Amino acid sequence: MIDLAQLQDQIKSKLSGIENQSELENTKSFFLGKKGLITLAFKGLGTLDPSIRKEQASKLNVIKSQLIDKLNMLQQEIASKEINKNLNTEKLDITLPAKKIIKGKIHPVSQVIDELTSIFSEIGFSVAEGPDIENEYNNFTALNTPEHHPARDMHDTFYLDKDKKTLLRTHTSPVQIRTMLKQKPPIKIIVPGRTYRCDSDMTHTPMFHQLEGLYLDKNINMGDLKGCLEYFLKRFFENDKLKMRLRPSHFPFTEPSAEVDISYKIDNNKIIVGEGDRWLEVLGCGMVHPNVLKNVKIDSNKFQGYAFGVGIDRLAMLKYGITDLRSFFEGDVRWIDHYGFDSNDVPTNYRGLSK
Ligand code: 2NL
Repeated sequence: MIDLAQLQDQIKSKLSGIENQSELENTKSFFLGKKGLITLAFKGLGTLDPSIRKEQASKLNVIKSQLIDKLNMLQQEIASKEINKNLNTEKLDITLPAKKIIKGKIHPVSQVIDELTSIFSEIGFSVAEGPDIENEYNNFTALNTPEHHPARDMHDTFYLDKDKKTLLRTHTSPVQIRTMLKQKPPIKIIVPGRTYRCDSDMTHTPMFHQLEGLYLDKNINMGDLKGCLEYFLKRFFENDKLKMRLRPSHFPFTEPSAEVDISYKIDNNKIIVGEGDRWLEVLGCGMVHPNVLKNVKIDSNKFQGYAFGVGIDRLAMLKYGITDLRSFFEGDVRWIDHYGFDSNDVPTNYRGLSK
């Protein structure tokens, strides 16, 4: 017959040594398994004298149910200890940014628009946008472009009707017209966007991108214009030594008008902008023509302003060493993989424009 006092001592000592789930399982089967001590003790009851069998059986039952209770309690303690241990060692910060899982790239044109927006926002310009389909008044007439000006020619403009009333905008200037019609000066905006001209060769695509700027206020002059453009070009080409010059020119919508050249040199067949003593034309500008202000009902004796226009695609080619304009719009994934930008590297004024 099994010694119950000894059994209880054994239970006590086994339970006190349990630290983890597997030790708990071992102890459980040591007492309650098929060949466990308590199981065997129950089996041995049959061999006992009936006078003591009943008492022995009930004592064994009490010991067994106490053991089961204790094992269940221990089981819960161990489980919560293990959960806490895992919580402490397996910390997972779900706010961390993903690592290199984004395969898509930002097109150089989008990158340059982001860079330009960032640069001009620093000196108080906000972004304005408008429709690609325009009327001839906003695109030409309001901009002081006479009825028979060559720019209106069928060969340059995509007209959308026989009467030449609707067209694809040939520059982003109609957005400035729309803005001036609904807003009083001061106005300080840049307008990036798609523009269209019926022209297609090595250096022209029928759709291209332009950015124009407009600053209207009291006492704005050519000096303000020059300062703004110098700041923009130095920041964009990330070169403080960049030299710039203005040459007299002509546009119907500005008076006086100028074209802007920047310094460059050729090194190992590569163009380096901002250094050297050669000149490269990059943009057109001038003081807004009084007739344009009259057309949008702004008093040109009270307000003056400057405007400029620059080709975004060409800026992207110069800055990022892309030689073929037409490759911009072919949609070749190998090209975008090579020339595109990581979508996490958004240009900002504080972190830098490009890497
Ligand atoms: C160029 C020249 C230019 C403008 C655009 C403009 C707009 C308004 C009034 C006056 Cl609403 N001017 N825009 C002025 C001068 C030049 O662009 O060569 N662009 C690529």
